[in-house]
This record gives sequence, structure tokens and C-alpha cells, in this order.
Amino acid sequence: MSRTFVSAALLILLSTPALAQVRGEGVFERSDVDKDGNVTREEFIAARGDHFAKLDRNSDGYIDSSDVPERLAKRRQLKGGNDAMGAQFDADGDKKVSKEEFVNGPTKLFDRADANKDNVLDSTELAAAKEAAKAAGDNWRNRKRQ
Ligand SMILES: [Ca+2]
Ligand SMILES: [Ca+2]
Ligand SMILES: [Ca+2]
Repeated sequence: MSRTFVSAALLILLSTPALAQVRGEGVFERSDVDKDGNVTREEFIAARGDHFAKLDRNSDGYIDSSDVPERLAKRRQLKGGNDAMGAQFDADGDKKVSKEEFVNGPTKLFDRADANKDNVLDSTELAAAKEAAKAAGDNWRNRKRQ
């Protein structure tokens, strides 16, 4: 299997949370474990543990190309793109993402939503993030229509 394929596959898997957000599936809502309406950085990172388990379909402790459903890989691999996202999570560059790498990976989504940088997403920030996700989703749909 080529390096390019592995990178593309990683990209597909790791971009899933971002895609889910674009589709308004509520990444942050699911992270609010104690349902107090705020999402702390700790909750966000803890939720990643669960997310990892779902992405690691063959439960070998790593996310890599073998976890990409074949149907999805076939549909997406030819689109290429960059592997920046995979590289961000793959700290040691072995082309696999361990649970530790995933959980401790970049928190761009959270950082972007945390407007006042207090490491808590309050209801205002969550509402703004939802709006932004909706707008991104609309853009994405408009682009597809063209
Ligand atoms: Ca795996
Ligand atoms: Ca790695
Ligand atoms: Ca905040």
C-alpha cells in the first residue's frame, strides 16, 4: 500500500469530526458529559477517547488505513488532497495515530470556539460555534451545487 494512500486514508478518518461538525451533528453537545450546558477542555478531550474507539474499527489501538471502510476509501482516495491533518495528529510520524496521539492532538475546533480563551465553552460560545458550523455547512452545500 502506498504512502499516499495511507496519508489519504488517515485524512479521511481524522477529518470525520470536522465533517460531522459541518453537518451540524453537535460535536460539542456530545462532549458535554455532565450536561451543564458548558463544555470544558477536559470534557472535549475526554470525549475524544470515545471517538477514538469508534474510529479504530479493528480495535488494534491505532487509527490507520486498515480502519477505513473500503467503500469510503474507494470513494475518497482519488480526491487526494493534503495530509496535513493526519500529520498533525501523527506526532511520531509512523503513519498511524495512537490513542495517545489522538487524545493529545490539536484542539483547533475547541480553540476556535473558545472566544475568550478561558478553556470553557459557555452557552454563548456554543451558540456561536453552532452558527458557524451551520454557515460552513451552507457554504459546503452551495459549493456542491455549483
Ligand atoms: Ca486500528
Ligand atoms: Ca503515530
Ligand atoms: Ca470560553
